Amino acid sequence: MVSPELSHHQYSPMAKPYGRNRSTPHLTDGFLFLGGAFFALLMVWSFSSLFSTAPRFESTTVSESRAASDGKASSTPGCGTEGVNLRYDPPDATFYDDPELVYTIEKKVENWNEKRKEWLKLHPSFAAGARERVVMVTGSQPKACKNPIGDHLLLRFFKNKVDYCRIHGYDIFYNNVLLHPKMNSYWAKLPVVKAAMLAHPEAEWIWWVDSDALFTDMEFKLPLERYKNHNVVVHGWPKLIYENKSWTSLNAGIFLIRNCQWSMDFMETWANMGPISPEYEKWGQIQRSMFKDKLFPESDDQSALVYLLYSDKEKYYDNIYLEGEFYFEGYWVEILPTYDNITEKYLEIERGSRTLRRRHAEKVSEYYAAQREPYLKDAGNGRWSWRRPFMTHFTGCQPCSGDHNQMYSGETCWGGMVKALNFADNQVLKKYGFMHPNLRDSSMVSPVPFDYPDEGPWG
Ligand SMILES: [Mn+2]
Repeated sequence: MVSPELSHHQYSPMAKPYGRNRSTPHLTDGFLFLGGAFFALLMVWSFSSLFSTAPRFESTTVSESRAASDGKASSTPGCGTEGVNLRYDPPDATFYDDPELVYTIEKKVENWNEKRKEWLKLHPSFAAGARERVVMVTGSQPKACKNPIGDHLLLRFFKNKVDYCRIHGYDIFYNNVLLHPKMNSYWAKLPVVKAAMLAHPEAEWIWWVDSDALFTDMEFKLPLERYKNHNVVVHGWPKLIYENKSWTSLNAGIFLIRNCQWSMDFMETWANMGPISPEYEKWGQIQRSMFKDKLFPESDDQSALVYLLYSDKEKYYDNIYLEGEFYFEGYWVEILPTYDNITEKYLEIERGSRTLRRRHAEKVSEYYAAQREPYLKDAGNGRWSWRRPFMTHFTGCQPCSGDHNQMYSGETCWGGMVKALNFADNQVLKKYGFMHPNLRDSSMVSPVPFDYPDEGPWG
């Protein structure tokens, strides 16, 4: 039986093939039909294989060779990389074959839109769904952490991102080398993001997420539709940029960037205010004189971004979406005290909804997220809200080095991280039948009770 989820997916705009020349209704329909027919075939096969003694690899071989022959998806196109053909790369030349193309941050990439489009044309299974495809990029230092619990914390922060990506069908890349020797600390992400853009022509968006940030609403999905006319998305507030001139008017620790030529040029301009620039020192002075609340002398990526928005509003304001409506990332000090009340509120919702209490496969979590939405319409968003904060960012606490802002103690930082990580982990563990009864105690788990009332097919 084809589930409503699947048919929704097939006809959603998310399944649109990339590029105008590929989206004639006839072609699309034919493709969807084939996808559907093939899915039906797969279903028949998987049921029959349950009852037959035929070796499994026979059927697998058939599906692979069929898919490999035309480079088409082996099942329904989606926004993730499910249903794409991982075993097909035609001999036609692409930008990868151009000896002039280099991945390093100092060298320009030109005509990137055309190059990406060409690649997608040669890889039709990736073209379907390309417009909504996101690759998450994150990373940390190449060496072991100085903080004795640093590597453990980083592992848990990474696990949290892997969990989020698995639930939503995103790919993730974790980098732990400096791709440019001069671009260290907060500048290190720019060379990584650029390299990821080239390594992932199948993705429309690269999503940089700092190692000290975590997802604390595993259900929430980025409202990509809202960003369709923008190339960069950051958490920020125009008033703080243009009136207060504050270097914390946005946060550069988490950003979405569209995989296109505009972004390539933008990254170049942005990176050229960093340590690779002969004018690095001068940029530090400019930033300091401009942002009175910036207390350190070096040019940093965040101030550089605010500077670009401030000094060339014409060019950047229309392209950079300042997301201030929800916790695209949120300051942990503000968020931490809200977890307990939020946990209570969500439990209350679940007590009133059999659907939300229903046990289900992790793979279909997005369905239940949508079912929860109506109950959250009064929850608000961001500060003062009782909706789970999308991301909690431990700004000012460095889990790896162990350094932290003198405003708070290290214990507050690490203890806060543990609580946030367990708050997030509970949302994941639940699908596996367990939960942390106490958010401060990572090692203790209890089974989730199975408690259906008498009505319904499970009673
Ligand atoms: Mn950070």
